[in-house]
Amino acid sequence: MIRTDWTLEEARAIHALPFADLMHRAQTVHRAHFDPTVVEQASLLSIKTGGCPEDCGYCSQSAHHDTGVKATRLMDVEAVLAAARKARLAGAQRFCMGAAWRSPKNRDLDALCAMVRGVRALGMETCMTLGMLSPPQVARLKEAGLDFYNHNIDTSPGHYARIATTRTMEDRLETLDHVREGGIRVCCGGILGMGEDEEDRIAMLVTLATLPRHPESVPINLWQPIEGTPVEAVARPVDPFSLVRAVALARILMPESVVRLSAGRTGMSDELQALCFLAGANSIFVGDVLLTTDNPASWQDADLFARLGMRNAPVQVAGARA
Ligand code: SAM
Ligand code: DTB
Ligand code: SF4
Repeated sequence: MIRTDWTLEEARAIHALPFADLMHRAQTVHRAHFDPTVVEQASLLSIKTGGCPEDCGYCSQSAHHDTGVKATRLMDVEAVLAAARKARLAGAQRFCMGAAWRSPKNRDLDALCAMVRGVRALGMETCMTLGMLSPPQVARLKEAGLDFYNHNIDTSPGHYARIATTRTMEDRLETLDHVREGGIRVCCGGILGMGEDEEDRIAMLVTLATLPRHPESVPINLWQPIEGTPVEAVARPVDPFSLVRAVALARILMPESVVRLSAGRTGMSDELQALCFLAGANSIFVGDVLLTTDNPASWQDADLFARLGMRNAPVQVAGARA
């Protein structure tokens, strides 16, 4: 049964289970809904980098912080499609296009829609992350064929104001509502390692798991250290087992969602990534860069998959194995 009425107490109790019991429960849920040997691969492209008016304290692309990232204009449609073709050759099923905006300007919508149409014509799933969207903007992107929209809540409601001040968690939830209402599938998750404690991580996952419908994709990012950002001063390394516990909790609370082990894999051992897959993560980003920071090389991922007997394929809900 898919529940959207999880309480903090229930989530805390699951998160605090002995590691062996937590992993068994997560594996049981995972296998009831997915083939545990299949991991989806998505590829990211920054279609408009830097110069962002928001002040997200973790981000290399905010104009409020001096991080050395240069601002660029929106890429040409053809250049985006060339990158998508390359990603498809490298095995990506989904192409996610990210822009450093508070929200897109209406004058950009024609180009954005052309990108969506072009990527879909390559036979790939499309995802965009462009900041806040109004309902008419959602409708235009939907009409162009956009499959997913990424818009993260990033942290717990209680920690949010310490991370960004130019927008609120409510603003984020409002855009998520518009996206859902407009019929685009939702990709929404957050970041660990920004000075939050385990209670914040649990609260973030409960916030996601009590949305009217669970996000279809839940990216779990580890904060990628960026010199010159305010989060640098408060960031604390995440205990690897705490990351695995967060992944397991996401899997148990949101059984049919695809949980993506997102930013931060360059700093993870193969063993830690394997534990995250056992805990229920079933998607990764592939390709040497995320938006502005490094990701493992494709050969490393191919090698890891081969050693674990895992396949890169679309994950299907109810592609279950007992
Ligand atoms: N501007 C849009 C927005 O904020 O929704 C889209 C791009 S923004 C870079 C997409 C997401 O990347 C953020 O919500 C955040 O979760 C993630 N992100 C940004 N910087 C990060 C970092 N240094 N480490 C980990 N994740 C990061
Ligand atoms: C998400 O949750 N992680 C991706 C994607 N959604 C857009 C972004 C990760 C960005 C990591 C920092 C960077 O490369 O700038
Ligand atoms: Fe801008 Fe998105 Fe970075 Fe925030 S996370 S500063 S909105 S690009």
